[in-house]
Amino acid sequence: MSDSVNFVLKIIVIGEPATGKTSLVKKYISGHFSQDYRASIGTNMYIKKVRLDSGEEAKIQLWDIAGQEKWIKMRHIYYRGAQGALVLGDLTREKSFDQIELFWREDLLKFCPDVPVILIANKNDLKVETPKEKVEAVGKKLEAISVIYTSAKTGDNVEQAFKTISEIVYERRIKFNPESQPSQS
Ligand code: G3D
Ligand code: MG
Repeated sequence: MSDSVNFVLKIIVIGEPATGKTSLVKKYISGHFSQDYRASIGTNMYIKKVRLDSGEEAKIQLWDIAGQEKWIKMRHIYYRGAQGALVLGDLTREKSFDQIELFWREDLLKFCPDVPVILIANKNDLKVETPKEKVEAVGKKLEAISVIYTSAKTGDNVEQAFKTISEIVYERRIKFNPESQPSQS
């Protein structure tokens, strides 16, 4: 049998509408930034193969969850089985970070407690209207493992964001998967 196990890592991408969730995922998947904005229809799922530091190959499943009001009631269905989360704020709209504290944090606690979270401060290429202290404070409240400033437009840190969450999820997966650990008894 082959040594190369195909791990599937389910990562959800959440945050207020228009923070750049779809753009970020698309930039990562295809390297292409699409200017024309269309509200996501519910949820899109993308798959990309990644080579992990361990040398193993994993399939990363990215769930781009629409933040729009009309989809909000259904979103928890897509949270199921999530192993990691990218939570996006838009640096040009401070309110999008307030909403993470007020809304998205609760959501994570309720539907997928214990999943590793990275706070993504997106639109770094535009005029930043959100103080760094605010971003850091929201990161702390979220207990985010890391805060990463990105631009889905220029691609700045996009690869790094997905790489970081993939490695963390993979590491945790090893730790928590009893089959990959020696028996305690
Ligand atoms: P969403 O999926 O979170 O709802 P989208 O957000 O990815 O649809 O992006 C919303 C708008 O922000 C789009 O602009 C998109 O082009 C823009 N955008 C997303 N990320 C970035 C970024 O990093 N930098 C810049 N400059 N723009 C970004 P429009 O104008 O089409 O509504
Ligand atoms: Mg979208």
